[in-house]
Amino acid sequence: NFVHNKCRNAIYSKSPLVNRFPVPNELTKWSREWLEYSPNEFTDPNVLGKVWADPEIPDLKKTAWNRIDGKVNRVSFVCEYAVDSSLRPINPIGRTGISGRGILGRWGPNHAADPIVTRIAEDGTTLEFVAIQRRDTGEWAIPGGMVDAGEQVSQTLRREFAEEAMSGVVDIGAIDELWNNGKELYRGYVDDPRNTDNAWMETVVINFHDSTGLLKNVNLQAGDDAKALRWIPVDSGEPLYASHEHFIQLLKENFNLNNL
Ligand code: RP5
Ligand code: MG
Ligand code: MG
Repeated sequence: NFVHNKCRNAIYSKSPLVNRFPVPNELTKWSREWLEYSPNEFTDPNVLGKVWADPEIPDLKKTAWNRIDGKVNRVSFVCEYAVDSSLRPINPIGRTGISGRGILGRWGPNHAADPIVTRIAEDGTTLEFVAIQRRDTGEWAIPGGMVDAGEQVSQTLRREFAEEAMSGVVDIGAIDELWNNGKELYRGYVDDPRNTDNAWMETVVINFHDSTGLLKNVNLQAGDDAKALRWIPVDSGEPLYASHEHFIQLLKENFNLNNL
């Protein structure tokens, strides 16, 4: 019975200053009645009116929660989510201390994709992956990003890797082959610090292993919202953004199964 941690009990936004209403572990699930619960309502002014964001008051007759809604995927990998009395989607994992959309664009699930690009290091034994340092929190992370409206997840994986780890050089022929042998490690909820009671991150995590040294011919370089890049050994125990440590754990288990 998974409970989120990174989207509870922290400052939500520095400017404007918004705090999360404190939510103890045992009161995270909605099934626990809690009359005093009074989350702070917040939708960042920056998302209002953006083409990639939902309207602040969604047209409830037109918005298809739990469905593919035109070009927007509003289906959750977790479950058929419920909506509250104002017909806003409810976070299926539990309370977060913030209602509204926060800094996320979509009500309900916000879909992302995470490419874990791996290789065996020069020493011949260490499995390592491409990580970027995020500009927003300064934490190291998998170079993932949001699925654009109408975009295929397979496209998002390549596009985000190109933007964040190849400084925007899209799909240079040299690594086309890398994208052909992806292994899915996870699809579901992300324990992301941006999650709220009404908006949350979900992702598909795919491992692309460079077994033939394709990436030796490529200049990996931080781009877009990444400020640094490096290869991190999977056993380093390095703290990572959101639930990315969990994804690296899944990578290790999967890799050992297939390669030992
Ligand atoms: C995380 O946020 C996902 O796992 C993905 O890595 C990332 C997508 O958001 P942006 O990088 O576009 O901010 O929840
Ligand atoms: Mg990005
Ligand atoms: Mg990103």
